[in-house]
Amino acid sequence: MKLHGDVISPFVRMCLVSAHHLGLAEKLALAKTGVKPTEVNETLERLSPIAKVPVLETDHGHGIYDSRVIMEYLAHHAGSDDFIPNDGVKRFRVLTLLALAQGTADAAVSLRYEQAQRPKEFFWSDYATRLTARINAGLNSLEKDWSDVMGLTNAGTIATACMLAYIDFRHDALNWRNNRPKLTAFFERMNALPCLKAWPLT
Ligand SMILES: N[C@@H](CCC(=O)N[C@@H](CS)C(=O)NCC(=O)O)C(=O)O
Repeated sequence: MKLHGDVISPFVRMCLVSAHHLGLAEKLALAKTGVKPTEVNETLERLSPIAKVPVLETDHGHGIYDSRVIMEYLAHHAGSDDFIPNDGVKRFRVLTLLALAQGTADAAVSLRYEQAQRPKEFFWSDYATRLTARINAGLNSLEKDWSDVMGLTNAGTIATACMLAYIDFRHDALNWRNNRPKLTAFFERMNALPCLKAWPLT
């Protein structure tokens, strides 16, 4: 299997880290490719009309996307029943945590585009303010609502750790650790795991 993308994308990194955690490191190769919000990456477009990273190319040449589906595919491939649990209550708790981490990552990536890619004369300040508020709302919820799952290593917590690392990398000025001791401790625990160490952000 090949994963198209770059580890700088939080969505790509969460798939690479998941593969490592699930024991699939040897079976998944990274095919490094970059994206720009106004250009089409033809390699990606061949596999996905959405043409965002990540896209997983199966050994049969089929494209699987987006990151959430790739993580589910990897768990299925590895035969894991706790990475995205089957049991109803646990399943939707982990999937909702995954959605929270990915929604926060989406806002962080959009904010980065707003700050670094959009021509300065078109900078939309109200939108940047809204994206920042959404990131902070996501982080606040992670600090207070998720203690029951934050001690586990699964799709939701890996996505959360990758989102936090991206915020450190691109939005250091947000100082996300301020007043968020539980999330800070969570991030330290996750970063010590071999699967996260295997795919450093830089
Ligand atoms: N929902 C997608 C989001 C992926 C995403 O936003 N990827 C960004 C890079 S971090 C991208 O490909 N941007 C290029 C573009 O917007 O055209 C997923 O979970 O895989």
